Amino acid sequence: MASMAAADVEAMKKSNAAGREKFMEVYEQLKGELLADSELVTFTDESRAWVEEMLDYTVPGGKLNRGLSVVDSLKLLKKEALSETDLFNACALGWCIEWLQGYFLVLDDIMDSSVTRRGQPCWYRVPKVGVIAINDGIILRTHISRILKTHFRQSPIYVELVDLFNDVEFQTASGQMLDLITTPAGEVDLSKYVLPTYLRIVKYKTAYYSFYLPVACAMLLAGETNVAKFEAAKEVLVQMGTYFQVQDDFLDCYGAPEVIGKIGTDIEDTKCSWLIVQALKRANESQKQTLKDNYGKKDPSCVAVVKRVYNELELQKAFEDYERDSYQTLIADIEKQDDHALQVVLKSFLGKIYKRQK
Ligand code: DMA
Ligand code: MG
Ligand code: MG
Ligand code: MG
Repeated sequence: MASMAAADVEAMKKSNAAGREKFMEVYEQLKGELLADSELVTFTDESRAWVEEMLDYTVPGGKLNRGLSVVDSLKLLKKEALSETDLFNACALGWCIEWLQGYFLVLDDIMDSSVTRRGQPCWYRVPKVGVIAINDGIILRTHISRILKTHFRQSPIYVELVDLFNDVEFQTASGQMLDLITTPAGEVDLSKYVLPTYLRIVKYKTAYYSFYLPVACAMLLAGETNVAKFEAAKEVLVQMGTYFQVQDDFLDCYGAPEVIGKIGTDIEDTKCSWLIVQALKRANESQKQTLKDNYGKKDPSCVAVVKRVYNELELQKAFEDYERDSYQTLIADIEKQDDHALQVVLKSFLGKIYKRQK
C-alpha cells in the first residue's frame, strides 16, 4: 500500500464510496420489499413504521465490512466487470449477512447488558422498546429467509445458500451459548479461562459468520462448486475471525468508546476475554487473587483494579506481539492457497482489519 500513488489512492476512495452508495441503494430496495410484504400490507401503518424504524436503527449503521466484502470478493473472483445482476445479488447477500449481524447484536446487547452500540443506545435501551427487542431480533432473522426467497428462489444456488445461512446461524448461536455458559451469573471460576476454551468460543460466535460467510457467499455466486476450495478458504477465514475477535476483546478495554461506538462490558460481565486469559497466564499469585476478587463486578472501582493489573502485566504489548504474529502467520497461510484469486480475496479481507481501531 505504501507504494501506491496518490492518484491511485484517490481513485480507490472514489470507487469505495461508489460501492457503498450502491450498497445503500440495495438496502432501501430490500427494506421497501419487506415493508410491502403481502402479509405485512394488511397490518396497520403503525406496525410498518415500527419495522422500518427498527430496521434503520439496527441494520445499516455499522462498518458494513461483512456485507461489502461479498461484493469485493465477487469482483476479485470473477476477474471481469460484474453484470448488474451479479452486483445486485452480491449486495443482496451482503445485506443478508448485515441482517444476521443486526439480529445477533440486538440479542447480544441484551444478554451482555451493554449500553451503547454504533454510537447510540442499544436498541433494547430505547425506552419504548425494552423486551420487544427480543421479538425484533427474531423478526430480523425471519427477514433473511424472505430476502433469500424473493431474490434466489429460482436460482440454482438457492438450496446451497439456505443451507449455508442455516449452518452459520447454528454455529453462531452455539458460540453465543459457549460464551454465556462459561460465565454463569454470580460465579467467578477463573480456572476455566484458558486458551483452548477461548478459541472454541470465538471460532463459533464470531469467525464463521463474520469471515467465512461473506467469502462463501461470493464463491457460490461465482459458480464455485469444489467443496475442497470452500474448506481451504474456511480454514484461513476462521483463523482471521479469531484474530478479529481478539481485537474486539482488546478494544473492549483499550478502545475509545467514541471511536468503537460501544462501551466495553467484558470485565463487568466476567467474560472469557482474550485479555483475562493472557492476564491469568502471566500473573503471580497475588495478582491472580486481585483478579479473582475484582473480576465480574459492576463496581467501577473493581473494573479499574482489573485494568491496573492488565497494565502491570503489559497486556497492550502482549496484544501488539500477538497482532504482528497473527498477521505474519495469516499471510503465510494465505500464500499456501492454490487459487490465486482466492489469495487476493483473503489478503484484501485481512488488509481491512489489520491494526483496526474500531
Ligand atoms: C459478539 O461478541 C458475538 C456475536 C455473535 C454478536 P461480543 O459480545 O464480544 O460483541 P460486542 O463486543 O460487539 O458486544
Ligand atoms: Mg456483546
Ligand atoms: Mg456477547
Ligand atoms: Mg466484545
